Amino acid sequence: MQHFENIPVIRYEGPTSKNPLAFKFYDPARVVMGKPMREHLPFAMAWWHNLCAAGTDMFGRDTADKSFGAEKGTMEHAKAKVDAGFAFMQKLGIRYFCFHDVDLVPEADDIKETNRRLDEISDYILEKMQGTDIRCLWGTANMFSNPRYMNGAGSTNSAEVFCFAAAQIKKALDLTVKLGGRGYVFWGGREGYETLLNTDVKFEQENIANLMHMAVDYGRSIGFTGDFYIEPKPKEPMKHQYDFDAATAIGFLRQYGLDKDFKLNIEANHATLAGHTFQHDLRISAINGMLGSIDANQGDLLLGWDTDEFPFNVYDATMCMYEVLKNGGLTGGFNFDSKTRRPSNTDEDMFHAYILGMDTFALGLLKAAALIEDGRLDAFLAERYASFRTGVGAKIRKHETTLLELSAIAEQMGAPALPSSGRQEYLESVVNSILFG
Ligand code: XUL
Ligand code: CO
Repeated sequence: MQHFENIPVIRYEGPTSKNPLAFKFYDPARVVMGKPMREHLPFAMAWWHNLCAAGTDMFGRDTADKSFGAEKGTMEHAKAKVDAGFAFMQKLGIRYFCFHDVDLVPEADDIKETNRRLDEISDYILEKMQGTDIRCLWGTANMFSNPRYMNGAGSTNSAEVFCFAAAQIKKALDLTVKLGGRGYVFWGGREGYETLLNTDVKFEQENIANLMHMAVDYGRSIGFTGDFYIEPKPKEPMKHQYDFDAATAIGFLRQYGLDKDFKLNIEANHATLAGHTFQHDLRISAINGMLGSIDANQGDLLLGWDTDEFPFNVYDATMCMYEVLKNGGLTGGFNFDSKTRRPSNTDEDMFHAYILGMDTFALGLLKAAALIEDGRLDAFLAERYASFRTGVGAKIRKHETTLLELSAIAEQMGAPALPSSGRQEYLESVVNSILFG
């Protein structure tokens, strides 16, 4: 069966195009700061949202038809999703996909049968990949949907469940390597707690770290050379999640000696749930050498949950791309962990959504490059800390002074002058002039 027959190949037509099925800003071959856009922006399709999720929410059933012409819950349907997914990616020029194990096949009661199905579907995906430049960005094991994970996976109180989680990770790593994945993700949706009355936090965190070490050892033993990622999120589904934000995840990775093998996969909507901006978590990851990959979406500040909207906020995308450019790019890519709104339920809406997301990040890239080339932000920052370039400031930076010496200098100096202005409004107007000028 052919999929999306009525949708043309999506091409770049430029900002003035009114064709809804064309890119306005994503021009894959356009060179920005020495690299074509397609290399700056390794976009990925999220198997789960695009090919599986059909609009079911807490209050209602599916609104979209994601059967792709086959009966749901069968291997025919699993294959139809592969066919539809590849047709979709090819029409949009998307070169990567991300998956959970259970996105690919219906889960059986017996893990041996699930794994057999995974072997079959991954053979089929491999066949599809041939002759295309489509690859896996990252894989992961879903250790949060099945009721067995109600108390967590690595953090569970059941050694049997822990064992099952390990088996799922092993298989998901096998699949990731088989499909040429650049990375492997841990999103700890159930790794957290509801109440300390029933939870031994230290015990649970040690067990999570142990599971991650086993994953690293196994992954390296089968030739996985990519990065492992933690994807931080503060809450939802659990009240307290251990990977609260970038800073917390980095502390955890360092404490348990996992920081050489792991980086972070930062999701915009997770950062905002943690009370940060998207840019904040990107910056914290980057300065720690751990900005690896991005789940590209946006939340709704009026709603306190993970709405996973397709990104259209150009300001946030610009600040994201500013961090990415300053980081020298990503080892991973931009996975659209985003879903169409429930009433946007047609095939065409799936395309509109990706066109929106890809254009938003392309525009963000262009604007971030313009901000860097303009130089005013960098110049201001250099100037702001100028007092640390000479005199006592330089000694402080070089660790060449002591509290004793500094207190003697302070006594001689009298009251210090007020520091220079932060000039926030000026800087915001520079950003606006680049965005809209
Ligand atoms: C959930 C979420 C996940 C991870 C992969 O909020 O973001 O889909 O990206 O498990
Ligand atoms: Co995500």
